[in-house]
Amino acid sequence: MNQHLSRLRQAIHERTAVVAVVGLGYVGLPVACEFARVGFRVIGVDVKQDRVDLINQGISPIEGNEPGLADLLRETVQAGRLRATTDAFELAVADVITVNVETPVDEDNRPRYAALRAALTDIAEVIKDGALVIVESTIAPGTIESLVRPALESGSGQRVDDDIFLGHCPERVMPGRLLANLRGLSRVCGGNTPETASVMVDLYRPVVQADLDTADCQTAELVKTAENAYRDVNIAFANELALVCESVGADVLRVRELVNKSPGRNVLMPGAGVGGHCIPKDPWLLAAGAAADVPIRLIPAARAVNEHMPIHIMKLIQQGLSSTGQGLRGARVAILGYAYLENSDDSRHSPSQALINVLENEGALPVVHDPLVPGFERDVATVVAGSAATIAMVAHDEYRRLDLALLRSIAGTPLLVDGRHLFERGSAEAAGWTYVGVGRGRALAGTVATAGR
Ligand code: SAJ
Repeated sequence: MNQHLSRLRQAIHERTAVVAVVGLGYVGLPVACEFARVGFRVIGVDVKQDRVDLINQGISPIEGNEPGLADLLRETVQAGRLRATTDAFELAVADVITVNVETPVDEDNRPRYAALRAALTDIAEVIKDGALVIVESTIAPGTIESLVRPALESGSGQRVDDDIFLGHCPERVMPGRLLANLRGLSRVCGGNTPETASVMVDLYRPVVQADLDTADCQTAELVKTAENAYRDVNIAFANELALVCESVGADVLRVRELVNKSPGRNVLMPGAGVGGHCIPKDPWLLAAGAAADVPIRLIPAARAVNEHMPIHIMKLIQQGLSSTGQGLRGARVAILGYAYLENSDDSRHSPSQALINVLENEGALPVVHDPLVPGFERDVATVVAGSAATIAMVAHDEYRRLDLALLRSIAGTPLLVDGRHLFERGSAEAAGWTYVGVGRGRALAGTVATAGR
């Protein structure tokens, strides 16, 4: 094994290796805390001074309920094992540098690597001999070879695999489960060489209580982008099935339930759209990694289906209002839920925002409620009062406990459009609502016919 890597492996085992984390967002910060928890000295680098200041006071800048994170941050900062800075020159002492910066796609769905490039420039300027750089951000297949490696080598004058080392270890965190996922989910340690991959396993072993699978960098890039593209395509199938069922008056939940009794089927839940920081963008990163002559058809089609769902919700509202002689223009529309995911305060790429945009384009007056998103946690009755339609966009647990009869009594028009199968038609109609559910025609509820003996 390369001498540098041997020394690094030893320093990792002794916890004398200094770990730097570049990018202290909802991924980088828990990563920094975890490496500090298991005994490494950690330097966190971020461009936002206010974020750095909060962290150095032991205060988590991440909103929302992240079990264990605030306490762990305070403990590791107080123990002197984690310190944040905006000064990238402090990377000069790091033996391991993880890169956890945003890797969004632009309006043309092409990868936007400005933050990644800036981080690599900072690292290349000061990186010390023998250091290992691990990109944890999600990147298009081929990015390590085409962008990361050249940036490090040209910026530092050092050679990857000789003087410095390079890997890709994508994360699998999820809002609300940052620490749990970091510790409990398997990870792919993609090394530029097998030796590098094996040293990465040594690094992550104290944190990850699940498989650490070694691979090359390109495989690691493909795994992460594929696992999220896979989810997007599967959600799109559920959504398209819902449109088919709706068009013929069938109930997609009943169809889905019976389909999923067939071995090897697992139709996901149709809904009001697909939000979040991962699923809407990672399919485009996978597509961007393909060779130019590969016909990429399924990924864009699935994205189109999922991005259409907020528009479909608007059409359901339009149809519901037209049956009472009303139109969207000037109509007050109560939107229940702004987060992208049930019981989360994370509203990135929220389908509710997409719905608000199309409603406003039609002259409607959307009013938003969300118990978990700051600014929208007002009283739900004041949002529903006088509304021409009430839209369930997020399956927050709180909404399952709503008094539909009470809300019916204050609503302007009792039109309830259910984008997340929050309510049963029967109970909604019994409370006086006109109920419209995504994919839910009026087919009779089936009965379970057990096989005759
Ligand atoms: N959604 C549906 N129908 C479904 C599932 C989800 O419409 O059947 C919608 C959700 O409402 C949400 C969006 O899709 O708007 C994304 O939901 P998600 O459950 O995929 O949650 P995410 O975005 O946090 O996805 C993350 C991903 N994990 C990582 O990127 C590490 C994803 O790969 C995981 O499958 C998912 O968490 C999970 O369930 O753990």
